[in-house]
Amino acid sequence: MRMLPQMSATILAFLAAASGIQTGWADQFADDHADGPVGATPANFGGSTAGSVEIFIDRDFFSFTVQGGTQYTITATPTTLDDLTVLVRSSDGEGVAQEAHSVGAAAAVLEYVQPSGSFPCFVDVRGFADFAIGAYTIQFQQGAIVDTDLDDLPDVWEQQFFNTLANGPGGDADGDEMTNEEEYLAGTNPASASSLLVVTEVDVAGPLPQVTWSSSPLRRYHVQSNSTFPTGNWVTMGTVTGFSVSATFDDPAGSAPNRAYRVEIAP
Ligand SMILES: [Ca+2]
Ligand SMILES: [Ca+2]
Ligand SMILES: [Ca+2]
Ligand SMILES: [Ca+2]
Repeated sequence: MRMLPQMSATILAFLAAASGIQTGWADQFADDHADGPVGATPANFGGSTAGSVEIFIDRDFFSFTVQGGTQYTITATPTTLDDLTVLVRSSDGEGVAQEAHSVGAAAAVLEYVQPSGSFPCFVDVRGFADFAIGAYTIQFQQGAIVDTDLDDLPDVWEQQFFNTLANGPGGDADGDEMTNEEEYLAGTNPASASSLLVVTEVDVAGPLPQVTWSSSPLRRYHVQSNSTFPTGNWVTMGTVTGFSVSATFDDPAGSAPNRAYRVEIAP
């Protein structure tokens, strides 16, 4: 958590969070599953759905609502398709996780863990590097988060970033002043010092002070202010859903000397 003081003044409020479905994802051609979020096939949890990449640029979209405290396993098994890639995307198209299958492997198995919240999301299946066509099946499974070493870090997440369960929640493997657990909750990379939750700018040039921070898709943020920093209380001004790598909030109260801002992950 970093804080930046600012100065200026105004009134009025609005949430500047981007939202909605990205345009330009219209269906490219009629096939078994839509090529974008509109008309995406609802994920069949516990079952198996057949699909086909009919041409190189085909994307087959599936939709579901990702829920906090849940571990997801998405298994895409090629039948006649040589190589494929599976991606989890937020509702504006930002990639959240992906797994590629290569020739010789039985399937692409994508595991994803969501700490909190509830968000619409999409999965798209495509030929690897848009260079393969053929049939596949896809299975969606969900369950409790697996944490065999009982350190509050999901094993899937630990393996993904560290290839080991040896790191604990209070450690700071990349030295960016966010603990491993904070990075899990924030959706940042615990093995990269340049990936962290930080207020990147407070812009006081416009009618309202605007706070900008490094956000992650499928996370919600409380934007807080403190008018008598460093002694006063922090007050939540609003809650913003992160979609892409950056989010903004305009301070409705304007500014005052010693007014400071911070951003935290909403539970
Ligand atoms: Ca298709
Ligand atoms: Ca663990
Ligand atoms: Ca860290
Ligand atoms: Ca980091």
